[in-house]
Amino acid sequence: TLSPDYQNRKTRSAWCCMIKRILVTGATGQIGSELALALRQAYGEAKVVAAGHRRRPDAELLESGPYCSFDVRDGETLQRIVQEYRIDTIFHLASLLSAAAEKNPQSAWEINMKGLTNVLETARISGCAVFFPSSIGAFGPGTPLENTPQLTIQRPATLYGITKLAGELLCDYYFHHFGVDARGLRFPGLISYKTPPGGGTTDYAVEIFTAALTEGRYTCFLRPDTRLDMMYMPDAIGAAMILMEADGQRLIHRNAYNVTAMNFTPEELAVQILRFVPGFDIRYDVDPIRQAIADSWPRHMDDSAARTEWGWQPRYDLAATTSEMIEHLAFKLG
Ligand code: AKB
Repeated sequence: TLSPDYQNRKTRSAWCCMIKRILVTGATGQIGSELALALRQAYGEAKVVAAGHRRRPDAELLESGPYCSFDVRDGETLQRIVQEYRIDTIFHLASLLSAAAEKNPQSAWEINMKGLTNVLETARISGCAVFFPSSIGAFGPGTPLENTPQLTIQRPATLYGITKLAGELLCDYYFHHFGVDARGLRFPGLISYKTPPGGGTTDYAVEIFTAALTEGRYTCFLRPDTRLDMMYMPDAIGAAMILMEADGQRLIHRNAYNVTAMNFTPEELAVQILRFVPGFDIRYDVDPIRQAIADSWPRHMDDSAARTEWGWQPRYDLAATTSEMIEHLAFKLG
């Protein structure tokens, strides 16, 4: 559901009417599955085409509006869908995440880069706006990890990060050279209870909740003191929607904005969970690959550009996120 804050902004103004017909790629993934439903709620169910590929869509996504299955590497099918539904805005969520990309770099390059170039080319030909989710992964060794500036050194050491940084630059290129209205966010780790993430380095912050409620314990693959930026999914969905409706004249740093809502370590998250699950036990079995990735990512980004240029304001901190996650998952798990 949409946050009350977003609903107020939507009803107060008419700028939502700028977007008419939307395609969401990666609509069966962690962000896409919730974003597609939120967009249908805001703009009308028939106007939002959800597109997945590998994962099966759940009943709500299938029944609440148009759904199609295609591989984002297939540019012809993408172009056909955009023309058939007269799409004017593409939220391009299909992507391989960081740990999965390290295991399969060639596929990650193919899916992440070919997918984005197909989307941008289609947008250029058909006059669409594009939302591109970048990530804290677009930073790397050499980046200041405390209070990471909007503009700073970006030399990512992961294949995922390289595709996210290249994606930011490509979006800027299409904006400057072809006038494609491409906009992006550097998302931190995202926490949600509806669709599990898969193959990410920040996945522990989601897995831990289900493990706490079902088994009372969790073995974490990151060190207890690994601090990373994080965000609860409703804030991420609101951020993407608000950015795409923001006045383009005000956007100086289009691709892509630092956005964060909180930062914590596994140890600190476990303390919060203990408030709801007495006796919760966290152990550590560090995965060197994911630990090395996490160690190269910001501990806390400076998101003042997003706050100033389009009014970014998160609603959920660690305590609020923890209590919402426990409440919703407890209900879901019965
Ligand atoms: C991942 O861990 O790969 C993602 C991300 C931070 O981009 N959640």
